[in-house]
Amino acid sequence: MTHIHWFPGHIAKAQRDLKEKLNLVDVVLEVLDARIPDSSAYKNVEKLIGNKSRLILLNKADLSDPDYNKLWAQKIEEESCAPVIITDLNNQKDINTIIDKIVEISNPIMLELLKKGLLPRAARTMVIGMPNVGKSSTINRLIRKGKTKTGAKAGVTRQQQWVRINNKIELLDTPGIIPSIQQDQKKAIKLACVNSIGENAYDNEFVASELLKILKEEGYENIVRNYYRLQEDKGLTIDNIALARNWLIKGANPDMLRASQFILTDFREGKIGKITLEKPSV
Ligand SMILES: Nc1nc2c(ncn2[C@@H]2O[C@H](COP(=O)(O)OP(=O)(O)OP(=O)(O)O)[C@@H](O)[C@H]2O)c(=O)[nH]1
Ligand SMILES: [Mg+2]
Repeated sequence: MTHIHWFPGHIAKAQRDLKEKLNLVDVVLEVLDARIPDSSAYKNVEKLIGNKSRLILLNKADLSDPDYNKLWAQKIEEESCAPVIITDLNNQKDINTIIDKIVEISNPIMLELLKKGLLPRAARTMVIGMPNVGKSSTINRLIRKGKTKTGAKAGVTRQQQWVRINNKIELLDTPGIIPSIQQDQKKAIKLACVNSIGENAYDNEFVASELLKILKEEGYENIVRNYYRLQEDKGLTIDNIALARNWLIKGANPDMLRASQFILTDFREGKIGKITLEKPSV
């Protein structure tokens, strides 16, 4: 299987869910993966969220290349006209920054209400993003900060609840999932590399070999070689890595399956290094 395959039924349902939830909110927190800021972004998001306030998280920044995080943040801010925060959700300081920023961008909405003679209320916020970018982690961290005062609200389906984070923010406790459908095979492969696509949709050996090519193209060949202790005269391939690591099957042949799985997992967990798979064009 040398392609990424999609399941249209799931995608249609995810899109309906997302639209329904978006109707309920003032502020949209869009989570991107800092290792693939372009491929993990949904190009039609502006059409989808209309004039709602938007805050973008460039997340998993602890796993991405620090040389590119700021460049990407600047580029995305310019293109989207929405504020971008570089985040590592395991860092408490970043959680506080997210909360402060939501308050800041929702302030004009509340002033608008006041002007109309309405009472100001907490800004209703929801998290959206492709699979595995960190949506649930974002929600969990923000809720923990708010000491989990949950309360059901009229007009919201049973499965969803608003959680009060502070007196200015309420958060929907389930995220809006943007299906990681991607016509562009190159982008789809990068989504598979960061584990944003269900494993049934692709073959590990194919994606691992594509990942090695991307790592080489993007200037990370040496750190991959060092990590796997690959000799200089050996090309950056799955079989050479398998041989270097002694992952063998019968007849001293390279264990391609095992090596592919390890390469993907090592990359996903940041073991090989801090890596960004696509660079902002200038
Ligand atoms: N290193 C690191 N890992 C993170 C960060 N944020 C989330 N993760 C991890 O990434 C994985 C996916 O995070 P989730 O919060 O479950 O992502 P999600 O978007 O809810 O994923 P789905 O529910 O599958 O769509 C988990 O193992 C998290 O612990 C981060 O900033 N840095
Ligand atoms: Mg989740």
